[in-house]
Parts: sequence; C-alpha cells; structure tokens
Amino acid sequence: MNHDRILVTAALPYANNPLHLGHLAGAYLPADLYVRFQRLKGRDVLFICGSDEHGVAITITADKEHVSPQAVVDRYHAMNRRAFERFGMSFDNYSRTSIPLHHQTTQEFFADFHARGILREKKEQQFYDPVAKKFLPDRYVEGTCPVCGSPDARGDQCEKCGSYLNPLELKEPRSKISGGTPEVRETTHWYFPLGDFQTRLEEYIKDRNTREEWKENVLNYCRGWFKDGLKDRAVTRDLDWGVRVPVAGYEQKVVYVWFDAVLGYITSTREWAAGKGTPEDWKKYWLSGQTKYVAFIGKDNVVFHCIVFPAMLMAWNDAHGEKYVLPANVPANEFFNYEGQKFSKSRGWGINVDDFLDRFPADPLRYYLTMTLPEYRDSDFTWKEFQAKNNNELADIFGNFINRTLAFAVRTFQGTVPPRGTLDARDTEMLELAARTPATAGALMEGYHFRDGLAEVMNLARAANKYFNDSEPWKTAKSDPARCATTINVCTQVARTLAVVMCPFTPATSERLWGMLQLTGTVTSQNWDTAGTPMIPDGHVLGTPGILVTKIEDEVIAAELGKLDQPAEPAAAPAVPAQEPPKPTITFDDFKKVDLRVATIVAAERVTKSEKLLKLQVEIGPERRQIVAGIAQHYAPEALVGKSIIVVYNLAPAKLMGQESQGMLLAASDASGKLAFVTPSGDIASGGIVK
Ligand code: B3M
Ligand code: ZN
Repeated sequence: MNHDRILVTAALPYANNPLHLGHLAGAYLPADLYVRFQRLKGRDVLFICGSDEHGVAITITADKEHVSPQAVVDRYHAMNRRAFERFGMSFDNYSRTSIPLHHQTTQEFFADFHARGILREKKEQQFYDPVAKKFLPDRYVEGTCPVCGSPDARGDQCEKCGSYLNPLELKEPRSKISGGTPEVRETTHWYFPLGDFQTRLEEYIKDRNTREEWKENVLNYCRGWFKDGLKDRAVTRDLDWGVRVPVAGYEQKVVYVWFDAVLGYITSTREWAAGKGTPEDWKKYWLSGQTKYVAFIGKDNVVFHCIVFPAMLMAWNDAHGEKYVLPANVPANEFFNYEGQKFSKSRGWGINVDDFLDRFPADPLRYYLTMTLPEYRDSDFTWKEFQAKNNNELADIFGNFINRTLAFAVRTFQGTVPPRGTLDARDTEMLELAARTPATAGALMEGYHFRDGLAEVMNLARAANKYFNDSEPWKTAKSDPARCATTINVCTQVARTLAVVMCPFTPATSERLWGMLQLTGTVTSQNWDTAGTPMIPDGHVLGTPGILVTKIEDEVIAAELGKLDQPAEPAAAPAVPAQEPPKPTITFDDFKKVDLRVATIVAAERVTKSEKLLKLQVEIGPERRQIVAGIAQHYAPEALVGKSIIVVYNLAPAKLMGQESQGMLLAASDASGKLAFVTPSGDIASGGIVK
C-alpha cells in the first residue's frame, strides 16, 4: 500500500505531573523522530497529542492540593505543553480532554455503543459514603491493609507493602471524602464486551504484524492478554470529574478515563481541522483506508492501544459506512530510569524536562536520548554518559567536522565554496557514502530503529572527519590548490547532507548549520532522499561560522551529580543485609545438580485469593512453563512481561494455592524486606545455561 498519508499519535500525558526525561524516552522523542523524518520524506504527516485530563490521577492530585481538578489540569497542561515545545516536539496539535469538543466525541461513541446494545449493564458491590451520598471509586477508600496491617492502605493498593487490593478487602475502611465508614451497596456499571472482539483482535494484530514487524515486547503483552482471555471491562466510574455518561439514570457517573483518553486523539485531530478552517479535514486521516496510523506509547499503555482502542474502533466501524483506521503499528518503548532507579516524583528522584532545559539546550538531550532509547530493554539516564555523548560524539565528531570545514573555507577561500575540480578515488568514496546515507539511515527510521538510524548518520560524520584528515587540505592549500579546493567543496556538500539527515535528531542545530551554510529556505523544508546529492554551486557564499555544539564541562556534571546525594526527602535507613548463618560447604558436584536456566517471562497474572503469588508463563528456549512465585507484593504483573529471569529448571513440580508450578524463580532479598528477582546482566537468550 502506498502510505503517503501518515497519522502519528503520541500517548496523552496525564495533566497532573510535570514531564520528566523518562516520558521523553518512552514515547515522545521516538514519535517526533519518526514524524520529522517522514516530513523530510515528503509525506503528508499529521502529528497529534494533548493532555489527558480526566480520571482519579487528576482528582486525587486536586484533593491533595485542595484545588479543583480544572485548576490542576490547567496548570499542568500549560506546563507540559511548554516543556514539549522547548524540547522541540513538532506536534501539529496539542489538545486537551477537558474541552467540550472532546466530551462530544466521547459521548458520541458511548451513546452509539449504548444505543446499539453493545454495552452491558452489570450489578456489583461497592462502597458507598452515606454522608457524601456517593459511591466511592477504589482510590477513595482507605483503611487497614489486610496483608501488612498498615493503617493507610488505599483501596487499590497498599503503598507500604505494595499489595494490590480490592477496596472491599480493607479492614476498617473509611471514606476519603467524609472520613466516615462507608457501607457496601449494590450499584451498576456499564461494561464494554472486550471478550467478544478477541478473535478479531488476534487476527488484526497478526495481519498488521505481517505488513511490518511489530516489536516483540508489544506482541508478548498482547499474547499474554489473549491467553488469559479478554474480559468485559467497566467503562463507567463513580466520579464527578470526567465525561458524563450520556444514558438516563447515569447522571451521577462519568465515562472511564481510558475510554475517553484514546478518543482524545480523534478530538485533537478534529480540533486541528477546525482551527485551520477546514473542519472536515480530520476525516482524511481517521476515516480513510489510505492512512497509515502509528501510535507511539510507553509499554505500560500497550493493552489500551493494541486491544481496547482497536476494539472500540471495530465496534464503531461495524455499524458505520465511514470506517476508522486502526493502528498499523504501536511502537512501545520499555522504561527509562534515572541513574539506576525509577523516576519518582514522591521520592524526588529524577529530573523534569523544564528543569533540564533551563540548564542545557534540547539538542544534546535529544542526541543522547536517541542513542540510549529503551527500544528493546529498560535503559538509564546517567549524567556522565550524557556528557560523554555530547562531548565525544555530537561535538567532537559532528560539530568538529562542520567547524573545521567552515573555518577552512573562511581562511583559505574568503568564505566561499571553492570549485570542485576532478574527483579522485577518496573524493568519490566520500560523496558516495553521503549519497547512500539517506537510504540506509532512512530504512532504519522507517522500521522505528531510531538509535541505529542515528548511528548510521553519525558514521557519515565520522567518515567526513577522516576524509578531511586524510585529504590534508592544510598541505594541499600550498602544494595543489585545485586539490584543496575540491576537498573543501566535497566537505561543504557533506556538511549540507549532514544538516538534513541530522535534522530529525537535532533540529535546532541543523537549522543553525543551515544558516552557517547560508542556504535558501529552511532545513525542515528539504528532501531526505536527495540530501546526499551535491547541490551547492561553486562560488556559493557561506555565512558566518560559529561553534555548532558546545562542550559540557566536568564541573557542570559534577554539580548535577552532587544534587543526587541530597534527596528531596529524608531517605529511609539503609537496609542491613540479612545476617543468616552460612550454610554448610558443598562440593562443585553438589552445585552441578542444580540446573539453572535463563527464562523470559511472557505473561504474568495474580493468583486469585493470594496476596503473595504471581503466576508466570515463561519461555525457556523452545519450551513453555508455568511458574508460581511469591513476588506479588514486589512486582506488578504487567511490569514483568519481557523480563529475563533465572529459574531452577530441574526442581520437582509443586502445587501452590492450587496452581501448578514447574520450577522456581531466583530472587534476592535483604533485611528491609526488599526483594528483587535475579536477571542476567547482559543479553542472554532464553534457555541459556547458568553455571
Ligand atoms: N494518560 C497514561 C500515561 O500518561 C495515559 C495515556 C493516555 S493515551 C490515550 O501514561
Ligand atoms: Zn500492606
């Protein structure tokens, strides 16, 4: 299919937190790289995003700060929009889900599904606050944790021990609204019948995956969900904040935030079209079979984008002539951590985008993040690496080549591009590499391999530096001026190529380089495919050269590292390692009896009625096994999928809470009660032997 029209969405961030670097590496930077690349390819691209402004994430923040939910989202929407702008995100529209147009989009879908009998009404038991006269969503109930006895457990989870809870399990429950004791009452909610769509969803993903390869982690999540069997999902909630349920008798409830959030992409596109005076234009992107739709997200949003949203669109498409396009791909990244630990606002760990950009320009960050993207596994921001990437690569390779080329042209050729004479083998080789690079890097970008794409571009810069060195223009300037002129001409052509192919990664730097080369138009209006063709005429007058990339001094990095030692909150007392008495010495032969192997977790779920146990489906080489592990209080099941673990392969099978366990997972723990599973430090395929 000819995909000249591409719709790109990036997950709508909740407007209750400032964006941090993890957000950028997860979904936003990859989306922007893809979009900027596709625009240079000359494709008709629309890039859509906005703030997710509903749900308990917002109301809880509002309660905590004693302000209205609207005040919370107004503040963070403005803040995040600005942070994205400073980072160089090139959205065509950045909308928000609290606007009337979005309520309209959501109600249209909900009312349509309701009228067509797709939604099912179900009765359930739920806490009710008789003082506030309200049913309480899970996070609005607090009480004593049934697992660890902490008095402040939330209805959905105990922060102290990490257990996931059902609010009805809490001891001494109290309402967060009135503080009083809630009563259990029967209520009704509307459910979307996800299970009815399972076969079609499986077909859909299989079909898309044959057209372009989906990422393995995304497929694994989906397989896990399919294997468990998709179930009906409640799409209404007892909240005051959100889109009103457009069904009589449901005036007190709102639509579940994820039902409305994914539709926010459509709203944002409608808003974009209206804003340019062509309100019907959104349909060109959403309701045309010609559109290729790519949805960029972080891995925690896979189920909503690969299963829930496509099912909703299928449900709509079943009864309407104009059909919505389903994602052609959902490239989800793994998580990105900060100096070895998860970003955490409550622990004051990490750095916000705005704070970062107060200290450094966006491009070094974009360069570093691209080179470190968690494309296949979790990765990590470190200040040292950030400095090294900027200084040793962006500045020393790319920046340096540009500077020496332009400085030479100024010194020796009065700031003009000298004539290109006869090409020798080295010149030809250089120009050929430049000519090839858009195609080789482009193929990688097309397949969402952004880090490899950038590496390919940087290879050109590296080769250009070598070409400059090997050609020794400072010598030929005297001995063979025509040769020298040819060298500098070739270097200038390659500088132009680099300006274009670096543009998705470091747009501001590319634009500055464009200015230094004094070329017409802007770099963003150039064409990717012809970027490698020498186009600058002999005698072209260059602009004023300047430092393209500034190095970051050691002191600056040391200052940032110094801040890490002062956590915003007092740190918990360091854990003392458990002083268990040593076990008796064993021989190597004893040890060899234990068969330890590397396994990959392909699905994980909680064992019903157990606080501690998770049921894992693991792959050990070609084999699949089920392992039951007591780690439910330490890991959310969805965070485990795709992880490499070590299992005892020859342990006699056992039954735990009625569940068969074929092996055991290795984990380490300390006296503080922390527990972490053991993982190979490098990339070892599942089935690998531990010895
Ligand atoms: N706001 C979750 C998140 O920010 C959610 C994404 C919505 S995408 C439609 O991670
Ligand atoms: Zn607890």
